[in-house]
Amino acid sequence: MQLKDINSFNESYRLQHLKALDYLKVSRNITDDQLLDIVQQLKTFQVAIPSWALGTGGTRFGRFSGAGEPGDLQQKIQDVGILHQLNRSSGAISLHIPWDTLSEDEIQTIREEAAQYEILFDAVNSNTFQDQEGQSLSYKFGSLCHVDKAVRNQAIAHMKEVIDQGQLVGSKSLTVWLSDGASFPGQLDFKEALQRVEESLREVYDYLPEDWQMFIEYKPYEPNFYSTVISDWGTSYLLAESLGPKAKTLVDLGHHLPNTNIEQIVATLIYKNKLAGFHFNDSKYGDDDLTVGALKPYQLFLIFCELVKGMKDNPSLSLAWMIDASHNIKDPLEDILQSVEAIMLAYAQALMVDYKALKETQLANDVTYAQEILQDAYRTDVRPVVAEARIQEGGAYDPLQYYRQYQLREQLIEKRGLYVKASGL
Ligand code: PSV
Ligand code: MN
Ligand code: MN
Repeated sequence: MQLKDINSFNESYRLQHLKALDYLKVSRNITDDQLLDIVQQLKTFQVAIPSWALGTGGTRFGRFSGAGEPGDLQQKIQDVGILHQLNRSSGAISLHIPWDTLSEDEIQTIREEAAQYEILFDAVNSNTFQDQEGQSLSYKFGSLCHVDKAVRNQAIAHMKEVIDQGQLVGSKSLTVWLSDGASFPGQLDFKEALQRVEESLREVYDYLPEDWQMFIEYKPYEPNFYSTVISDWGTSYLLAESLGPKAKTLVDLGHHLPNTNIEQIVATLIYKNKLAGFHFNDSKYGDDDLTVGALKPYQLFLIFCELVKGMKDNPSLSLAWMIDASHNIKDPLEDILQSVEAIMLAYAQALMVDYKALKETQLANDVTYAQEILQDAYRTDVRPVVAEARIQEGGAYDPLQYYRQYQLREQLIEKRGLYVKASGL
């Protein structure tokens, strides 16, 4: 769907926007050049959208269908096209195989559809946490950690196929999240399970094309509630270290036990050049997959401070950014717009930090002022600068407002019907 009138929509906010931008400059005492520099960095920041987040998710208790949802990959790309036209920061989609499996004759159409909206293909994701129809061996007791080599081989073959699929659309990375683990004490030999995962991952790693990377996610629990083979960043890191330079650790914000200091993990991984990137979401209890920034925006800001420092120290640092949330009761597109906005705000706040002054407070052990510097940036209303970056790129001043005013969901319902169910959603 090609969106119209974005410029005239923006025009109606012009005066208020310019005033807010001016106030920001004066209140933070920043020059036009400094502002431009921040705008520039925001303009190049792109967050991938997972194909599985475009429809209504569910919980183990049930699923309440949304309306006008995408029924196939082409429609999922069209949805990302809407997001990207509105915020100009959602220029990539991440596929999940086999849900998004492409046949040879679909590839051209899919690539054209994506190109039309300037959408790239981000990491491809494997799925060995479910059994698919017609699959010969079950993953009930694990995939890459399974005691039976035949099951491991099946999972390895699947991951190689995912890489093949990714190559067809121009992806450059494979994300592996394993649900492998144990539900009860005694079920698994921890050491042997980890060894089997390591050996299996090596076979997949060796299959990676020259310019590809492997991102290894970790998660402490769920669906296994006693142990998970790749349970924490340390385990992911040791696998990545053992596999080689193309393997890195992927941080999903929801995959930590409560109160974990995620920003410290980020700093450590950047230091060791092993940070792959992020899956953004928010949570109160565990892997809740809520809208980014809905509950812990300060944590998100602190994480971004580490990222900004990392990028300053090493300008060639290239990280993968993706939303990984699920939408049980909200319109997925609205929710994603909110998530991307929260990410951009945290990034903009982190760009406002005076890192030189922060370093001085650290060297002087001035704890109070170190905290002041961070909180001062965090308490700045950076919405005007994020809007400015978006407007300069041709996006909407207020994406959510546009989405509602131009009744985009209603238009999708008209095209697709009320209830559609795509695989994986
Ligand atoms: C399951 O926890 C999960 O949310 C992981 O974060 C993966 O990235 C995602 O599903 C897709 O497989
Ligand atoms: Mn994830
Ligand atoms: Mn998750």
